[in-house]
Amino acid sequence: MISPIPPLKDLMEAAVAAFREQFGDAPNIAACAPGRVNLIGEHTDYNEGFVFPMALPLVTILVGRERDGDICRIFTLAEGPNEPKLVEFLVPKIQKLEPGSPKWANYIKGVVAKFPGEVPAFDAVVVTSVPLGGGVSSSASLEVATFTFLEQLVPNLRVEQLNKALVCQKAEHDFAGMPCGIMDQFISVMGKTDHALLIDCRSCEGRLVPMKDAGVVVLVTNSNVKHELTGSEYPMRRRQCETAAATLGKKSLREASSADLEANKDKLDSETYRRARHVITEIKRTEEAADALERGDYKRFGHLMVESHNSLRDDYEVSCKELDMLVETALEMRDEGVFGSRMTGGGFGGCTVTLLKKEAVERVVECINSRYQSTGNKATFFVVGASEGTRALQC
Ligand code: GAF
Repeated sequence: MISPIPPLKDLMEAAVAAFREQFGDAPNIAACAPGRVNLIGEHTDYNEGFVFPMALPLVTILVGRERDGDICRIFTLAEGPNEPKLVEFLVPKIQKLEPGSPKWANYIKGVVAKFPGEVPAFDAVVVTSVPLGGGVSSSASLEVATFTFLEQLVPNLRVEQLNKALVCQKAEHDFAGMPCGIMDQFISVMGKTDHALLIDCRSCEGRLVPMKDAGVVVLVTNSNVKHELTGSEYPMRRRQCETAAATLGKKSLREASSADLEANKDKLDSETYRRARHVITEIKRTEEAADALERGDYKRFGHLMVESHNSLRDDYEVSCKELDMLVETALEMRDEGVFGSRMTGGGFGGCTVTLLKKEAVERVVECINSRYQSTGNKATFFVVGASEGTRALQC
């Protein structure tokens, strides 16, 4: 029932074979970048708060090579909506790149357009093991893998890791129309094996927290539902946070305390008040959770995860009945070794993250699986260790 993590070697082989078939040659450049699971700290990044993700062993890979002429050609092996799998566009030196169709290519085009160096024509194949639209950053992994791929095409270029994440974030804003924060691109660039990363989204600094306890594991459960609300609801949440911060006379909600919020309660409509309450309390929870994990206090960490979920469900209103059910079912198994569970990512579907004892995984998965089936949906499960950020690969 637990899905295996596809080995990098298998993904590479599939990508190289597809490249040969499409373009009749062997690739000589490859790069990969991971998806992420956020342990706690949701919808705080664009409020200059803390987030606490780890990079997944699920990755997106680009293989390819430079070609003559002015045309880039990219083929994807990713299972996506019914869109063409091959896209062609002119290098930015010849024609300004614009977002368009197919949608999957916008993440790549965006990074090519914003790349801080002159991109030559190239052929590439994309392959991924990151579930698409599952709330575990398939888009950021594609953007960051593209960036690392391009770095090898453009000689003598040195880009700071933070700038890399910022360029990819900008690509997502301008080419996918998603006004995301910095979390997903940051962790996809800077993730470290066996560590979660507490990111301060105000200073853009990270603190690595070791995550290697043989007896405790992270379970990612994909609800396999995606309510098509994220597109409109996410920007709306951002605006509400900005309104709340401005009303409190603060640059961002990071600067605001619960006391500030209470003192200004009557100046905010009740929905905006609740949005701000989520963000202010979530920022505190996240800092506290990183400390709890550092000292191995899983009980406290799990408790904070549950508070986070409840706040996302009731105050921020980005959960849905499927995610709530997955979390509730996991929490019913506390006596068996579940420390905590919550929705992860933007919400309205996607995944939950559960921290639990290794010995309990099989039973917990079995129980969630059978209960969830009654909704008419099927969940998928990954047991994940914290993994490395983006890197070049040998072809
Ligand atoms: C999405 C966004 F891309 C992130 O920046 C973050 O805001 C997240 O939703 C919610 O925490 O993944």
